[in-house]
Amino acid sequence: MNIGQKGQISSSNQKTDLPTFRRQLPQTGIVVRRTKSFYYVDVGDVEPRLCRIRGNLFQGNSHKYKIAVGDEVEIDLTAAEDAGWILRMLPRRTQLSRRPSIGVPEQVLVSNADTLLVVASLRSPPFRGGLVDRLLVASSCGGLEPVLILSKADLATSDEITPINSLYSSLGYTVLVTSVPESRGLEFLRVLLQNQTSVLSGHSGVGKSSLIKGLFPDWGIRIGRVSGKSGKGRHTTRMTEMFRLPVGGFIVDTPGIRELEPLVTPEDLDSHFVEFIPYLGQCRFKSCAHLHEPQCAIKEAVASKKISEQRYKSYCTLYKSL
Ligand SMILES: Nc1nc2c(ncn2[C@@H]2O[C@H](COP(=O)(O)OP(=O)(O)OP(=O)(O)O)[C@@H](O)[C@H]2O)c(=O)[nH]1
Ligand SMILES: [Mg+2]
Ligand SMILES: [Zn+2]
Repeated sequence: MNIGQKGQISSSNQKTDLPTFRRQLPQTGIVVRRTKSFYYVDVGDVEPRLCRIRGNLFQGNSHKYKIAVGDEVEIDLTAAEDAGWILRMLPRRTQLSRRPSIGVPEQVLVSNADTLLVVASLRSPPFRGGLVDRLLVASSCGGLEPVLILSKADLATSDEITPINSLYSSLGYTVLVTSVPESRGLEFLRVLLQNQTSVLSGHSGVGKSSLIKGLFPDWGIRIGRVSGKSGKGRHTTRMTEMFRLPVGGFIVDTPGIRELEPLVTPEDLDSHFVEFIPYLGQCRFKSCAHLHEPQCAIKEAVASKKISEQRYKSYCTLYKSL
């Protein structure tokens, strides 16, 4: 090939060189990882392709929170030498997002996932229902199918596991009890992951990355220790990253989160607590928030133990934080 310094083809063999320079149609891929300026896009090859975003893609708005891991994008790999360009983001099917707060716009953590794996350890760190319930609300808001994983079962007694398992199973959620050292629940998890896009989410140190490592020991995923003093994780996983599974589908590992405010209005929150739904519309006041109002059907259901106190508490805390 006879290419001049600025990339022009010399006239002598223009014909034979032309196909290399023919513009290919944009192709689509999935964002599997992102840094401040770059997006890694899986197009089905061994390695994801490095891409940048076109400056005017979001018309002057900061793109910082706009394209997330899991987004399907149209890219042009022919235009630039070091990295391709993201030309367009395709419509999302589902999204796991957190509400905007002061100075931070709405943040989509992962898009287009089918399943949200809500991981909560029974011990070390201890079980915390608050985040579990927030994640269940977030999955309901964003269109993901939730699965509750009660991890580190080897550290807990069945007396500790059974009540939590029974509560969430009775609400209709799929609950999976796992232990990586005992290989407990891992086969079920492998089947669950097949041909799906699943997201692991939960506090730091609950064992999200360990579940991936337990299933696929050859993967170079980093596992952290839990601090002996505080019983908290050490935020080992630093960025949200999507991996192609050998069984088909993808899994997304996320950094541990402390809190999550789902993208929901306070007025709509009650409809995302599944066990509240049969009682909605039966309170004395139409706009009942189920906190301090008299003749509230939800509070009556809590008093008669038809709704668990723990879940009602989660609702109240979350309502007030919204
Ligand atoms: N006993 C026991 N320990 C586990 C189990 N799963 C994970 N661990 C331990 O828990 C610690 C934290 O595990 P990670 O997999 O790094 O936790 P993570 O949820 O990915 O944490 P972040 O990346 O910080 O969000 C490590 O010391 C693991 O060895 C389990 O099933 N049983
Ligand atoms: Mg991790
Ligand atoms: Zn009410």
